[in-house]
Amino acid sequence: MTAAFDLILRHCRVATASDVFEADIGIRDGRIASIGLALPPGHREIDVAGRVVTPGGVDAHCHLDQPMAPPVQMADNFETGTRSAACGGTTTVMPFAAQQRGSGLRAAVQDYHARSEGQAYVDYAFHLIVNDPTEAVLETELPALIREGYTSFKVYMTYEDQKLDDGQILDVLDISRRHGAMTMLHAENSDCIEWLTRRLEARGRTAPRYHAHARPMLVEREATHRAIALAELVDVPILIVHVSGREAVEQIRWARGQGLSIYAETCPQYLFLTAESLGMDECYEGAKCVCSPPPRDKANQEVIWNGLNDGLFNVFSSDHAPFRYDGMEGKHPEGEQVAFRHIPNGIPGIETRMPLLYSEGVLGGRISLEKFVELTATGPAKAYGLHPKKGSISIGADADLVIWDERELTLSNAMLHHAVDYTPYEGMKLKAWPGMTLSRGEVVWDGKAFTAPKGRGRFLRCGRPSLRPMRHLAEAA
Ligand code: DUC
Ligand code: ZN
Ligand code: ZN
Repeated sequence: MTAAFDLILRHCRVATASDVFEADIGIRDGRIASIGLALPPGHREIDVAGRVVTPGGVDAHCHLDQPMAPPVQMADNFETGTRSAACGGTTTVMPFAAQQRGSGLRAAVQDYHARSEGQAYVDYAFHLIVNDPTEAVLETELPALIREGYTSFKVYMTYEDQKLDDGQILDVLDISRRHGAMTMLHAENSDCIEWLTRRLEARGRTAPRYHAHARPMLVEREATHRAIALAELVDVPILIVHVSGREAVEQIRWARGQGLSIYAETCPQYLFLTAESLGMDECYEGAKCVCSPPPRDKANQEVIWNGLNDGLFNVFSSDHAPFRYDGMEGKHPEGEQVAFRHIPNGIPGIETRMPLLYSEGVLGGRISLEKFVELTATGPAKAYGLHPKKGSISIGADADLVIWDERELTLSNAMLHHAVDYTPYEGMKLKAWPGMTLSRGEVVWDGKAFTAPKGRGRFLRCGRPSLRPMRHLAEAA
């Protein structure tokens, strides 16, 4: 008799974005074929013994092998980045194909396929970064790329070589409205940052800690409000990425109150780091935590926790931006300590995103298991048109699953699988780690070793975003 399933996970405590229940999960041809009690035998069986099983994580904001100005270089490519993701329970990653100024978006996509082809261990989709919205990009390239499954793009309101002005942002928003795509906004006021940076430099305040002084919450609040206004003008939903604290949160709550469809993302650094992580004195080690927006303070961490709990946030991403601490390609770009303006922005976190939130959020009693699943898997899959194939434990969904081991451990960079030489969370006590990660029914991480062949990860074409419009929620209230 042939077995009904290739693999059965027995005695799972299945957690979805809406329910937690006991069941067996039957997997056939890489997909979930059955969910029920006492399922018939599988070719292979794993007794989960009552442990929690969640959908594999969807990390909808991470940077892998993104071209940088030399000598700076990202430490993680698709191979090391997706390996690290899988060991931390993430089975889908969404990095960025970034347009270079003076070049097209199509060229960026082709280059990014060349970088990822045959390299990934888990599945991946691309966001685009629109840096140069020429007429050809807006009217020809973007509509064609959206049709081909690149349905989300990020625009920057800061960084000299990347920022768009308000008129350019309106043009991009108009395209996303007409073609049903999602625009992600990095909301910080560029001119305010530059003005503050010059004043700090004039006073010799160039240590890493002053990065936070150059980017206070006001600059994020102003840009968040402006992004909301631009989206309202065009009448299109947007998603504000890496929201760091109270002032931006207040803008988003206000917009929601107006019935505007403003979605929001936050990241672990705004729950677990503060501006003090950038160093209390002139110590350069703080460069390890230089990211934008910068981490705030304890009170703002609480604001972010509340937003995770009460539905303000739709997506919890890593914003993994992997730069080594040692060496010219990372946080020492001139071979030595540099002023904060020149420190590459970003911290690693693709592997720690899910265990941190499970440990401190779920087991720390701050969020429910259902909310954890919504934020780490289902919400991002819906926001970017990958649901229900990804981010879901349902019949027909890809069998991307995580079995959680609830046990005490101390986080150290030595246990991680990225190519970065540090983690900002070194020494943190955690209460859980993925005991097993499955991608399309294959065990890629068994809790001790990484077991998958390179290149098994597949490129995913995204559909339309399927988050509920806020306007409907406001009307129903
Ligand atoms: N900020 C970004 O906007 N992107 C990468 C990393 C960072 O800190
Ligand atoms: Zn950003
Ligand atoms: Zn980013």
